[in-house]
Amino acid sequence: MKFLTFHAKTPAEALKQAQVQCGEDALVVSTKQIKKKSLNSEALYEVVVAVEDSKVLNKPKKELNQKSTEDVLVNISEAAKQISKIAKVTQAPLPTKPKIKVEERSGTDIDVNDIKQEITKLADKIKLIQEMFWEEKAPQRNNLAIPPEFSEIYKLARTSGMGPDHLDNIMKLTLEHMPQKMRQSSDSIKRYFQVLLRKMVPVRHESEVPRGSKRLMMFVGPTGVGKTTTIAKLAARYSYIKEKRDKVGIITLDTYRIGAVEQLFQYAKMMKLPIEDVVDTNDFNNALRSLNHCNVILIDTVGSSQYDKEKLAKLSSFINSSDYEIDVNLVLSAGNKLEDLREIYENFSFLNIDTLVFTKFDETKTFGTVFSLIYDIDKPVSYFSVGQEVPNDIVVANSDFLVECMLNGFKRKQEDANSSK
Ligand SMILES: Nc1nc2c(ncn2[C@@H]2O[C@H](COP(=O)(O)OP(=O)(O)OP(=O)(O)O)[C@@H](O)[C@H]2O)c(=O)[nH]1
Ligand SMILES: [Mg+2]
Repeated sequence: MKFLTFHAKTPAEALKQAQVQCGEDALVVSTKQIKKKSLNSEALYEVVVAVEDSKVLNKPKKELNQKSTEDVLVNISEAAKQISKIAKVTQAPLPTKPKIKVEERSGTDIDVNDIKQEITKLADKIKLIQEMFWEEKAPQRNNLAIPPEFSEIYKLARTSGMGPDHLDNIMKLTLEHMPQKMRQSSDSIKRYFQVLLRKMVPVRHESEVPRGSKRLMMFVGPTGVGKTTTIAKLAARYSYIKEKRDKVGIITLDTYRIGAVEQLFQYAKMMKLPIEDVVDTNDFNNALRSLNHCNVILIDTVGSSQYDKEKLAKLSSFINSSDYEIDVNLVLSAGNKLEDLREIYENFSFLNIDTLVFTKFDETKTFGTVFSLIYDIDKPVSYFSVGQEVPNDIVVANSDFLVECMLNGFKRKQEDANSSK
């Protein structure tokens, strides 16, 4: 008995070659698709047949008769089933069509083209599935192989907008340090990853203002990010919501626009809080003196493009002229791209930013950018603004909340659970 191998673009063609060379007594041993050099190269099929020595080669070529054609079709059908099993194509059952055709058509007019078409379709599906498997199971980044059991968490973190370098570093750390036992379930992998991320977020906890001292908080940032709204929420929080209430005063430096002054004066009036508007540095110290009875002073500023050096310099002059130390809060929108957040931070950083406030959590799905910026610049985050509603839509920053948003998206309920923290 000899084994002979035939290659062709379709199993049918390879079988036909085998039949022509070895005759109808040849037994088909296996039919398979040969591994391709690349995903885009053409598929090739291999058929191995067994034939008695005496019948090998030089066998007179003759046309396939009906019986041999049926065998071929049954074998092709078997081959297709095997391919289907490998590809796990469950929704599209394997073409039993050739078999049916054999039964339906009693003659020899089997349409090999139909079979060819079916096999081509199948090959396309395999191509797709191969790509999916590659994407799911073996993503490679900077020579870092991600094992399949980590693919879920890897994909979640990647779609969160986290900087690619951070993601690779964190994955590397996880792969190096995660106990073998935990790797067995994707749930425990996720939990481990979450803990790791939480530890990486610098957070500034809300603290009480020590008796006898003052806290001056200035809110700076690009236009329209939510500085004034955040101040209104915090004014309400400090003076009415927090367990230990503060005496809150407000100063606005945003006197360029009548609407802006009006906006904050309205909030102050509603909350019965003192408010001062200030044009220059002399005014500023006068305003501070008239709010002397307050222990928390919230300072609103005009929104500045990060490129508007003149406005930024003016802000700096207010900070420098103050008799008190000012806590500078950079307000950023969570919906911005990571590169933009970095650039905004760079341009505001000469004001010596103390902490970050992120707004518009309700308007984005990519919280990895927030994570990456905080991690990159190593500045603590203090509040997250999660909507337009004053005073409720604000959350005291905590790493659980951010990591939860990163991996599972922002949910209202979760914010309720966290707002009391
Ligand atoms: N969806 C959503 N909207 C917000 C949030 N915070 C503020 N806003 C809205 O954003 C818009 C601008 O808010 P402001 O507080 O005026 O922003 P600002 O930074 O003071 O703007 P300028 O003073 O013009 O620089 C308003 O419509 C707010 O209601 C938030 O967390 N989520
Ligand atoms: Mg404003």
